[in-house]
Amino acid sequence: MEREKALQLVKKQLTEHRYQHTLGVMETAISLAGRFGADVKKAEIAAIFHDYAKFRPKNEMKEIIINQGFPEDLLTFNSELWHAPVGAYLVEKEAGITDHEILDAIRYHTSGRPNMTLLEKVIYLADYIEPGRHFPGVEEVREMARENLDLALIKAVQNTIFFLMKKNQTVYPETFFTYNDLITKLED
Ligand code: DGI
Ligand code: FE
Ligand code: FE
Repeated sequence: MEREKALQLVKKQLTEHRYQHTLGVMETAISLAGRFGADVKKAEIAAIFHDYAKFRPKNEMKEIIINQGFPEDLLTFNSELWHAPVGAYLVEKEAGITDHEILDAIRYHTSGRPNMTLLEKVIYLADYIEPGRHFPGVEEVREMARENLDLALIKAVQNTIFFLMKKNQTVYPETFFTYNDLITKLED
């Protein structure tokens, strides 16, 4: 799909602020893909669609998670996690994206997962470091991302876990599994 067509589809789903975030993720994902050898076109499309389901009503997301057989433990954790797998589903259904690498990059962009593909890593990290992000620690991850994708990703996942714990929020197990997997491979 052409960039302009994809952007046009996504713009209708998002607020202006979230659309600007999406443009930032797109530019960052293209740059990371180029730097680390991921498919630049797939990175562009996955980035454009990654938050497609962000503003769907909770009831609709819940129904999709149940009906599509997505992990039901998601429903017992923060509903902020739901838009990722639901997005993968809706992007296929409504935008006609069938490439499974792209759909998985959308599906795992919030929690990550063990054995993430290069494209999944690029989208996770681009979402975290795009120029519109301003939280503490983001500049350090931006700098790490110039050199080493995995080290930057570990830092981003760590920061996310710290951030959630500081706010007394639950951490979805998959987020811990992502962290453990990356650390284990680092030691190899
Ligand atoms: O959609 P974005 O805001 O661009 O970013 P995102 O999809 O990475 O994360 C959305 C929210 O999900 C973010 O505010 C933090 C939350 N989140 C991420 N990982 C976890 C989580 N919430 C819980 N409870 N557990 C997690 O592991
Ligand atoms: Fe998201
Ligand atoms: Fe995002």
